[in-house]
Amino acid sequence: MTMRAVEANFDGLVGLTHNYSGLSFGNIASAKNHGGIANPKLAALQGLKKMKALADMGFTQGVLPPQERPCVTTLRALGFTGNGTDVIRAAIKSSPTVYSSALSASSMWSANAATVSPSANTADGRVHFTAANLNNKFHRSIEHAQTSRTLRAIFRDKKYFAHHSALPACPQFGDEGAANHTRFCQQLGERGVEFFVYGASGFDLAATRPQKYPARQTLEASQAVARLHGLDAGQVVFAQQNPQVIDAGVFHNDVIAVGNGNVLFCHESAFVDQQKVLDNIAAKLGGTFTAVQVSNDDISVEDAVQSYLFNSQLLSRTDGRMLLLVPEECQNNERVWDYLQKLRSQSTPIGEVLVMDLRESMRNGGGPACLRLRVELKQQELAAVNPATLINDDLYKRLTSWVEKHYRDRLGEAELADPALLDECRAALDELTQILALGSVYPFQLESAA
Ligand code: SUG
Repeated sequence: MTMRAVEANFDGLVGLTHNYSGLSFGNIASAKNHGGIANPKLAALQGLKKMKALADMGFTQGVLPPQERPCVTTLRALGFTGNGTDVIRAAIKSSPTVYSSALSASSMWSANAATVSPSANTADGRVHFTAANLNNKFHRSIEHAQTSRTLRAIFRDKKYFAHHSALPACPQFGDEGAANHTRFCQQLGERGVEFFVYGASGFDLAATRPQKYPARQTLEASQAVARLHGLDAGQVVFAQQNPQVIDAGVFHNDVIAVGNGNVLFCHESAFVDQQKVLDNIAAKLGGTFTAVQVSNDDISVEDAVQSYLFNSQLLSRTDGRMLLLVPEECQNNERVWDYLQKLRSQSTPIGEVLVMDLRESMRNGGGPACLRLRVELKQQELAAVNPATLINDDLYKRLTSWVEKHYRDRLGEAELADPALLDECRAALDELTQILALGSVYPFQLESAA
């Protein structure tokens, strides 16, 4: 029997400049590993292994290419002039932090690339994408222009796909994309509920908000995305993240909750008025809805943040049970691992746990769920996706040799200042656009074509 629809996971391929610059205030791993030596080659290979493992299990798996870094366009916009090398040298001299931001490979966390609504939920029956402005962090705010170009090159057909530019770039409309968005349904391809989780109101500054770390997503941004996608009020739930967990390092909802189908796996302290939120989802979804809530006695918020238990991927197997793909850090945390053994044997929808090594990404606060953008696609929509971006044995092999050929295996402070990184990155990306049949999507390609 052919499935009516599939969930495709599009993983961000780790870029050539993956490094630890401590750029994300509120993200504990990023701060802790600041200044460490990164291994971009290993990071990219770890990510590719995850993609291959899921493709081998029969899941539809796509890939999103990295962005051009250092981002010369950004540095020029900030007044650095001359050729690429001049721009880089001047930026390093004048502001190392600005330079690190322009160098970050953060687009690899594609859960923050965009919010995606399946066609069954939208007013015009198309799959809708809104690129996330990632306004809360400078190094991430420079991603959305390229993200939009890339998404349009993969989901090209206007008959099936609608693309919206990022929301206005201001704190009131801070938007972090799918990391704060979950869609629930009984069956893929059927109309379901879209669950938007925000950190605080962008306009009502007297309303509850975290005190220590920023709330990256605003209610008003989530509402705007729901409007742009043409979602009906009866199928949308907005919920506020518990400000205390943001202050404990839960900078995105996907660090404390993950949903799939009609199941939500979350910590008991994830949301403000949690029971009301769950009742609301259940009522709007209709049929069955199961919330697997982990109590503080079983796992503290601190352990959840350290192990990234909830930043797992929850995937439907063909036998109806679900697979939880967790990072190795969960296996290394005794309390979390004990809990996962218990979970497997209980009568929850989660029947299998798969562990993957994603250490390079994890050290920047990016687990399995951060690395993927979920796109639910009906068969005819899937057929309209650029096929060269879907992982199979051949593409996996080609991407692995491409990484082996172009990536460095060590990036510390000294190497990060090497202007040669720009040419290395451009040469690699030029080749990658051919492998993925994307056409010209990068500034250096578009400028030379002009
Ligand atoms: O935005 N880390 C990313 C991690 C994003 C994780 N994504 C999800 N939870 N969906 C961030 O904080 C660190 C980069 C540095 O410090 O060098 C960074 O950007």
